Amino acid sequence: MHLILVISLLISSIDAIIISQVHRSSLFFTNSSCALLSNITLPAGASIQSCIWQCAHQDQCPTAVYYHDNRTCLMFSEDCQSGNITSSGDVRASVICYRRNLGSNNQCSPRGWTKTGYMHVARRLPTASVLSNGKVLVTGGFNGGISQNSAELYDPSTGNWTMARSMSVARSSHTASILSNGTVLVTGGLNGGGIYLNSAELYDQSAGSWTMTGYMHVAREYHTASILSDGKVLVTGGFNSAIYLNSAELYDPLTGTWTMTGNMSVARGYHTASILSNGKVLVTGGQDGGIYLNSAELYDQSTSTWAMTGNMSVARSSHAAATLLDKTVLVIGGCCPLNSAELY
Ligand SMILES: *[C@@H]1O[C@H](CO)[C@@H](O)[C@H](O)[C@H]1NC(C)=O
Ligand SMILES: *[C@@H]1O[C@H](CO)[C@@H](O)[C@H](O)[C@H]1NC(C)=O
Ligand SMILES: *[C@@H]1O[C@H](CO)[C@@H](O)[C@H](O)[C@H]1NC(C)=O
Ligand SMILES: *[C@@H]1O[C@H](CO)[C@@H](O)[C@H](O)[C@H]1NC(C)=O
Ligand SMILES: *[C@@H]1O[C@H](CO)[C@@H](O)[C@H](O)[C@H]1NC(C)=O
Ligand SMILES: *[C@@H]1O[C@H](CO)[C@@H](O)[C@H](O)[C@H]1NC(C)=O
Ligand SMILES: CC(=O)N[C@H]1CO[C@H](CO)[C@@H](O)[C@@H]1O
Ligand SMILES: CC(=O)N[C@H]1CO[C@H](CO)[C@@H](O)[C@@H]1O
Repeated sequence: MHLILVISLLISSIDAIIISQVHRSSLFFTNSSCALLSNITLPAGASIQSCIWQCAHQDQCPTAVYYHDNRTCLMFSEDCQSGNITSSGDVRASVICYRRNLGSNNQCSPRGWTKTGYMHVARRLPTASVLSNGKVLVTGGFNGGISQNSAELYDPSTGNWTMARSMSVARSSHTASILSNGTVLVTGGLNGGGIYLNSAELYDQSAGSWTMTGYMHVAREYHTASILSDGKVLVTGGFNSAIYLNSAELYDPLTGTWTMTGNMSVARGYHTASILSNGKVLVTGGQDGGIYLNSAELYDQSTSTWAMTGNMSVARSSHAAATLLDKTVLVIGGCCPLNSAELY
């Protein structure tokens, strides 16, 4: 009974914890003005989990430091914010931030926005994808009106960006999706000079390399890309040389090829696409030329067809959609500009 209670408490608190592994070049010592709550040497066989457990059950323990080599767990008080703990020396340690963000220099800061490293290239309309190794791949985007082919990787453990290999083609307002094996598929976009792209390329995170894959049938920007339950990628709508598109196509990762699938009833760009719990894809709003759309439609992968579904209460374009944990879709904002939000 007691053991079960302990385990469930630990699990319930786990999402409030951020841990940073600190390498041998860093020793953490307390700023003299930073109150030490307790200094425990954990018994042989203990791990960092025990230190997390101690911190989570100590009143006011936003920050703890765990020294792996001698199992010392130091817990610090509420006032131990960024600037109160600094590093030097040569030991293996981890900083544990409980209900805090990990800021620069491995210090725990109150929840909120923390400035982190700068990208090497300023970008508008790039993509950002979280890789399975935890790094974030950012691709393309406009810089000074010119589409970029460069890509960079963000390392959350250091807050640093490193240049990745460049894409073969410069792109903005393109899409990036993570395939089931971790490869990133980048599709379409605007190359600049009125050149709309139908090309697509794959980023292999282990090799750090790009390879071209099959070309879409239709060049497009401001389209959407969604990973279906069978691993295929559904691309919908978008914009191409003053024409808004009703077409949709499917990428098969096994063959690297694209096939046209059912057309949407309405041509749309600047729309959203979300996967529902039943596997269907919900497409909302967007615009067809100067007409802002309130309509929404559903794609059924088993029949490759679209069906209209209920209209949104207002027309929205350049809005955003987020799938909540209970799989309802939260649609927010949009053109002109709206502060309203609605749920599907
Ligand atoms: C924690 O206790 C150990 C053993 O008494 C001691 O060596 C160490 O200096 C203490 N650390 C701090 C930060 O007080
Ligand atoms: C554990 O190691 C740290 C870092 O070397 C040191 O500051 C601390 O005093 C050690 N704790 C004990 C109990 O020896
Ligand atoms: C403690 O932190 C404050 C604020 O960052 C700093 O001014 C001070 O020099 C630090 N003290 C020590 C002993 O490191
Ligand atoms: C992952 O899938 C892509 C697309 O099918 C393929 O090109 C790539 O070789 C695969 N990578 C691995 C490591 O299997
Ligand atoms: C889909 O729409 C395009 C025009 O956007 C049209 O050329 C094509 O024939 C349509 N396909 C089907 C199956 O209706
Ligand atoms: C949805 O909106 C469209 C365009 O505004 C309208 O033509 C259509 O009748 C609406 N459908 C329903 C069911 O209200
Ligand atoms: C007790 C103490 O010195 N606390 C300081 C911790 O660091 C923050 C800034 O990061 C200061 O505002 C606190 O005064
Ligand atoms: C957030 C950040 O910029 N972290 C580090 C990136 O790398 C340099 C050294 O190349 C460090 O000085 C930064 O602290």
